[in-house]
Amino acid sequence: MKKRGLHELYAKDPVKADEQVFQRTSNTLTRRGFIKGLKSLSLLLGAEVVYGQFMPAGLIPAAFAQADTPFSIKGKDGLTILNDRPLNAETPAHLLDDVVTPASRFFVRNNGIPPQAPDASSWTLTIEGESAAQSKTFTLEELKAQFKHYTYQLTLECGGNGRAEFSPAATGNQWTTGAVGCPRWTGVRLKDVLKAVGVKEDAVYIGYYGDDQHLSRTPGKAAISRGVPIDKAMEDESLIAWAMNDEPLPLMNGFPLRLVFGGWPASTSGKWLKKIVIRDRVHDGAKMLGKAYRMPCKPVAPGAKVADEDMCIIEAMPVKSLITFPKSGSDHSLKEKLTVRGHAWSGEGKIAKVFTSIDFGQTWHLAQLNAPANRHAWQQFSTQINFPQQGYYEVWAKAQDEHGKSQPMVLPGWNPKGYLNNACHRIAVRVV
Ligand SMILES: Nc1nc2c(c(=O)[nH]1)N[C@H]1C(S)=C(S)[C@@H](COP(=O)(O)O)O[C@H]1N2
Ligand SMILES: [Mo]
Repeated sequence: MKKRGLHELYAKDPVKADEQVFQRTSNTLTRRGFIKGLKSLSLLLGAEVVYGQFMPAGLIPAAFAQADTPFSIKGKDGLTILNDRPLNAETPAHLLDDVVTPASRFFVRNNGIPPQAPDASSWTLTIEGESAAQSKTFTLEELKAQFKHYTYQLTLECGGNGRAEFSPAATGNQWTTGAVGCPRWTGVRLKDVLKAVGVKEDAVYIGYYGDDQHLSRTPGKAAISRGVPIDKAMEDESLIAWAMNDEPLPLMNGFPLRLVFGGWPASTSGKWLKKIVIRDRVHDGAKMLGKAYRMPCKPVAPGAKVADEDMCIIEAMPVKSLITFPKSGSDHSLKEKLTVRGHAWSGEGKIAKVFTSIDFGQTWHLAQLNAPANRHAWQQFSTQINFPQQGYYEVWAKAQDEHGKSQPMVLPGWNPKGYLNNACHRIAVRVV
């Protein structure tokens, strides 16, 4: 049986979860089961349950039971936790209102078990592989000292953002809209480092290895090891980064070193970066093969079975937008105009236009749109809306990129793993 996180267990069926955690069947709980349960609870709570021996058998600790976000992550604020094993948390749309996403609001997507306390002062990064002219190891200090520093605002979005809407449902974290953010990243250019090591003519791909462990804790088994084609690796904005918004990376976002490939599925942006391999073939690390981070090469019917060889690797993320103000479900006075704002982005190029609608898409109005801070940074849109009368409205937003590509109103092509949902974002407003 797949070992699931306590949060996922309790969210689905608290009674059953309780039975499993405490190894209780019907109404009998063995003393041994209870002690084991207490231990796993203490681990998850990050603290010993003092007076645990007096805790009524099978009671869900208040820390888990109360709120809709029963766990908190150090340094994060207001994120919704989707899974605690591995840890995954997304940001509610209205908390992504900042132009530059604060570290405290940047989502977390882990595939395995992060390193406990990585040490920046002894951290090394090794570059090797069939298409590397040599194998070379840099300390973090050497990277900082030997290469020029660059700062870019870069959008990272998980390929599975929006998965929750697919039908038939796709397994995996049920991301709604919050596995995206656009902080400022500082580091060295990946291309400068690759060139210093030497890239052979036959290089086609780079792959990464991080310092996290596979959920099974099997030594040497990577939780994830993905990469990008050499052209993307050589882009000016492709970074080996150590800072988010001028501060060291948060532990859960890859401290002390990570890759950042703006506009591409964030799964390519390896965290806790220890090794980069320059490959003479498409990188074949964990989650590069099979159905992981791949789409059917040709569109398929919902629920269809697709053979692995008919799946193609996801590259740039599609055009998308998010309304970050007001919060969905807000009340607004008929007497005033409503300011609506948010972000729009695309891995394939600049956003050219953003439209909003309050009549379920019958009419669309052009919003104001800002230029991006740099390539692969999201762009801000805003508009003022006058409502004709009191009542329930939905505000819809739709972005269009410079190539004329836009967002679908309904779900885009169904796919086995529920990737690339770039359907228009909608919020509810009650005009009173
Ligand atoms: N080493 C390592 N790198 C990783 C992952 C991981 O689990 N381990 N997850 C990937 C995935 S699937 C995503 S969406 C992004 C998420 O980055 P974040 O947690 O900083 O938001 O990191 C990517 N890099
Ligand atoms: Mo992801």
